[in-house]
Amino acid sequence: MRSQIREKVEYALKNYVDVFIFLFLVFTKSMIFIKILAGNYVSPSVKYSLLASLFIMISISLLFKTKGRIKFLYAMDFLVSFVIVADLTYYRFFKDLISINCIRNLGEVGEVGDSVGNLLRFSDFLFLTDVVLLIPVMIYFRNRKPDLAVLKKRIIAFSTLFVLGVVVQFIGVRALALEQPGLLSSLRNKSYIARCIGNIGYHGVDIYNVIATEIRKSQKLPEEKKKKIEKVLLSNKKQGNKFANIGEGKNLIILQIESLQQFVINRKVNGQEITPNLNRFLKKCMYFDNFYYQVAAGNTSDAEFMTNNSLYPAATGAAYSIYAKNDLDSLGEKLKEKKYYTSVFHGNRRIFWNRNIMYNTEGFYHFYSKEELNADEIVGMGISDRTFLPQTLDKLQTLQKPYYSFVITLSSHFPYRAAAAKTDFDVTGYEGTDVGNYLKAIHYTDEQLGTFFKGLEDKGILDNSILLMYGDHSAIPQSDKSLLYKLVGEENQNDYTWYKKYQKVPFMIHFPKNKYKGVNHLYSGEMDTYPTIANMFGLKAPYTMGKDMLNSKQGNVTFRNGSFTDGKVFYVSTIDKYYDIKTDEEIKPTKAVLEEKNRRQQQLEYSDDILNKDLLKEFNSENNSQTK
Ligand code: GP9
Ligand code: MN
Repeated sequence: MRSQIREKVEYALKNYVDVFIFLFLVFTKSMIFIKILAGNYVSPSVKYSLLASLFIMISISLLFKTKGRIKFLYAMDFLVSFVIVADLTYYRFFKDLISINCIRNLGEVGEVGDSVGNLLRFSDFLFLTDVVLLIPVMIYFRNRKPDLAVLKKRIIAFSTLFVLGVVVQFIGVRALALEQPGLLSSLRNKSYIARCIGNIGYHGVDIYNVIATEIRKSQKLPEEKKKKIEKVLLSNKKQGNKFANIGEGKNLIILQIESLQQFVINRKVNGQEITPNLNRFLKKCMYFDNFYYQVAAGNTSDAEFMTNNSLYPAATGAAYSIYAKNDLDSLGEKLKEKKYYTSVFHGNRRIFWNRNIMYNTEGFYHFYSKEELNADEIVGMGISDRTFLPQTLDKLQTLQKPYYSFVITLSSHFPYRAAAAKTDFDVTGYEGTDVGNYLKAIHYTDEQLGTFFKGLEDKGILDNSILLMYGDHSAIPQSDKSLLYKLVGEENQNDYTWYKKYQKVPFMIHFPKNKYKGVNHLYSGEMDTYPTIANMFGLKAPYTMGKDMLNSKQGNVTFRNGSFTDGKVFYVSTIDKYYDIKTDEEIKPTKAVLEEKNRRQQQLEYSDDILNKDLLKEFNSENNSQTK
């Protein structure tokens, strides 16, 4: 028995030595690469995912006879090594890994192309040494006698290893998808993905995403459906004349605040106000207290996308990556037509969320990013709000008027620890938790906002501008629900309450001379910002899917997951239940409500069609030729 096993092992070692060499080399260099990326975290299970990827590659090689198998494995070794070197080079500059979408956009990003030479290190080439050293080994193997394994045996070997690889890979991918929903479709933290499921796994997911999107994009849409979509978009555009053209000639400033949720507004912890400056300033504003974020996997970038386009976020992935080359009908473009100077301010790197490409598509002339601003003080992912907002204020004063400036804060970003460390705000009872750190972080940001508001007032900027402000998305993950409920003293701890009450973000409009201040209870969301601005600034924005919040009587919000409200009924798609907003009781849906649900679903599909089939390109060119 023993000698039989030994024989088998000897046979395997002798005849499949190339497979073992491949496994050893590619596993080792991939692990070294992942450790280089490490930051402060490498998943303990990454080695299993990595082995699974290698098993899949090896399984394919086993379909070939010896020579073909060796050539295939050599090619795979070369490919993985080459991608590691490319990833390392890219990572040095962008602190991120390469994706197919960034390669596609590379032509438009001169900065990378120019600096590849400067970024390469001699040590990177060590990853390629075996590729060179293996050449004589390959030549030696070329002269070996052909493999005796018959096709049937090869197929069995392939299937076994392939299934094993796929199953183990799937387990890793699924665990990550559950831990961070939307991460794999949006690829919003690529190096983290590689540190969890391996470098090969990450690139596999990237390739899968691109293929899935291309298939969606390539499916033809019948002409009648296009006409129908355009008709739906164009119907009911003008909802009223209130506030029409009130902003004409004025500057437009939009302030998107990172992770600002509504529950912190006018709330105290241990007797102190969490956001005293926002609370004070919102008394001078028209404040919408039933406003919801509507983002999907694109998170911050989805909030930006809706605000500037009034189209729904992508069904999977981030619209900012997938549709960056589309023809849009963005707010920036429309204001440009009115001779506005359009720019964005944000203290992170230009490439994050594909902003360097997307801002161009959205009609912004300039992006004041981390690379351009003074980045001496970093909090979390980028420039601290404390130094970012004063820089923004200084720049605003130099801009050609009228201008549209889109300002995006950053410091109060999950997991909140960096900003929390900058304040001694007392969160006794929540210390060291996500909720506690969030309260500190948002208090820190609020303090910086206070200085910013004062600056805007003192410099007279608010006299000639309309300022809109809102939080981009939620701050507290589901897993921290109970602590949030403790903070606010919530008794109804069900899914409905979670969505209806705790997925709101504050939305405020400040008019010159603090006009029109007060609270507006209209149910609305991020999709509605652009149509509201379009009415105020006299813009024609026919291809928007939201509503004008200053003229609509009927509230409504549709969430990307199919949940919706019309201000009376709230449908929670995750549990498929309907609630009466007034009584907070579960209700049986009427026929009209069910029809409404289908209509909302259709709206989401239309939005997907518009983006996947780049329909605005067609609609715009038809419009232009009609007006000529
Ligand atoms: C990054 C910042 C945060 O620049 O906007 O993005 P998020 O992780 O919240 O989507
Ligand atoms: Mn965000």
